[in-house]
Amino acid sequence: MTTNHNLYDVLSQRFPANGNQPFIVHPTGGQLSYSQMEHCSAQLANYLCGLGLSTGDRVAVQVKKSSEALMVYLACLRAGFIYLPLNTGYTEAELKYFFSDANPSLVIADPAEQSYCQPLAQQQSALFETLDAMGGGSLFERSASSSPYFDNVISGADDLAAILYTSGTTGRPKGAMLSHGNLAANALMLHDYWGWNQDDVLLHALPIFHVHGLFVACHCVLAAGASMIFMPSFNVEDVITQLPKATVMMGVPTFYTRLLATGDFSAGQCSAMRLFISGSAPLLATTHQAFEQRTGHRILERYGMSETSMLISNPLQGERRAGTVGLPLPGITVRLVDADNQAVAIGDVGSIQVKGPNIFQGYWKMPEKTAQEFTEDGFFITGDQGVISADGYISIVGRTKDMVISGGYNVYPKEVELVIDAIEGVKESAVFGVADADFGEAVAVAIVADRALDSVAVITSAKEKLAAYKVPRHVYFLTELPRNNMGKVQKNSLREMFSGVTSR
Ligand code: MLC
Ligand code: AMP
Repeated sequence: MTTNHNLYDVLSQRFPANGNQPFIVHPTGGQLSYSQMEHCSAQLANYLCGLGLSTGDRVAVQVKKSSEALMVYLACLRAGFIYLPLNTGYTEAELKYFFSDANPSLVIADPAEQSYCQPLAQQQSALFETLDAMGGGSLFERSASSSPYFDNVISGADDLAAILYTSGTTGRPKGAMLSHGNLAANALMLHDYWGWNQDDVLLHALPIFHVHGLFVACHCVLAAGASMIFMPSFNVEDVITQLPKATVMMGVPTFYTRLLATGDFSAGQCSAMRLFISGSAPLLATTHQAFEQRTGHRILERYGMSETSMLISNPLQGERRAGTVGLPLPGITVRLVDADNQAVAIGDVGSIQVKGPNIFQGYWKMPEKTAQEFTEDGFFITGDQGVISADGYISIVGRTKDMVISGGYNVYPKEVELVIDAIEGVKESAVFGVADADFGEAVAVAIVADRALDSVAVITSAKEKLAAYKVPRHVYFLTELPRNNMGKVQKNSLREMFSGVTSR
């Protein structure tokens, strides 16, 4: 018999015997059971197949978070379409690039964005459907009469399930291709490693267009046949209200600093919780300690990427060490190497390279770029730098890639610099990160201009082209950028120059 590696099929073997078990619990009341989820995703899969989509076609989705949006993802898995989630903040200019690069067969967008999304979809000869945060729009209206039964397609382990775009050092975003086998390997391993069970209730307040909120969070719940409270976004008061009903929460460090900044947040609200997980950006050791003091819980920090899903994690049992991301996860080989790919000594800084069944299939339509990111012996070069302790705990201490992480979102300076440089009067610019109490890092730009420029006008202009989280929050004007004798802009000098300096 052929083994079906289809991720939905793999996960569905573990769904609860009782189909009435809630899969999604809405914070404002109401729920979606496992049976309802199976029927709804089947209806959508049938409808999408009826549109003429074939296995391997891309379905690009830029919609607000909702249980319906998650059903679209599951339907794509079931039917073998490649799911392409897009940040709801992306502007028209950004979407244009993604659509032309990924060449989707279907675009699904919020009705509020139809006026510009539909023409962009048409330019690529893609079909177009709408979906809003309440489940309204053409997609659910039209699929309502489709059959609620669907035979999941047979997928190979290497068949693509999703493409996640991550920006790059050239300013041109790259689509990381993840297969059914990649995602299943990580989901089942995390399920076991973090001790998931059917009684777990995840407080889900992350966006569902990234590896963290879509794959790590939802796959763990599905693999356990557990439930999740599906919040539209992270709002600290709403999270505090829902926390007593949850057993697990996943978040970026900003979630934890915002909870701690709230006087109302206390151990009492965490009485049912068994696990707080943090990732996507560095969790300060001071946040880890303050959280333990306030709640009695030691946050479990883990480390991963879009290209790889989760790689390293603090243990469920055993010491969760503040300031570290823990130990390599089961089945994943992690090595820290120097410039000659030789293992570094304990305590020395090394480039982090990884291998395992979760590592992606390459960048969409970029074979040369893909080849550059792997070593000759098949390790993926993460672009992060770490230090390993004598007992194997790894700390992330830097990055070889030029990147800023703001509130868990990655911003690639080159992409922002290209937009700023195109503003009239700007001679050149350099984008870098500065410490920020809320977002961990905030995007800043140093500009050399040939005339007097107004920082507000620079920000307004950048907002037309870039998602809001990429737009610099600090603008500094300089007569020249600091460079080394090779002519390379010294971003470390900029970070030092402007740490704690108010921008103009
Ligand atoms: C929102 N804004 C941000 C921002 N989030 N600006 C910079 N950085 C961010 N992260 C902008 C908004 O567009 C808006 O801009 C203004 O800031 C409003 O701020 P806010 O109301 O405070 O934002 P909020 O909606 O509360 O969002 C903050 C947040 C959110 C931290 C809750 O960013 C978030 O959910 N982050 C999670 C990101 C995530 O899931 N990362 C995982 C990547 S996967 P304006 O101009 O309109 O005022 C990955 C791999 C791995 O990294 O290991 O997991
Ligand atoms: P992304 O490309 O959006 O998937 O982001 C992946 C990057 O986020 C990694 O390469 C790291 O730089 C960073 N990251 C993820 N988790 C952590 C963590 N726990 N600590 C520090 N950086 C992290």
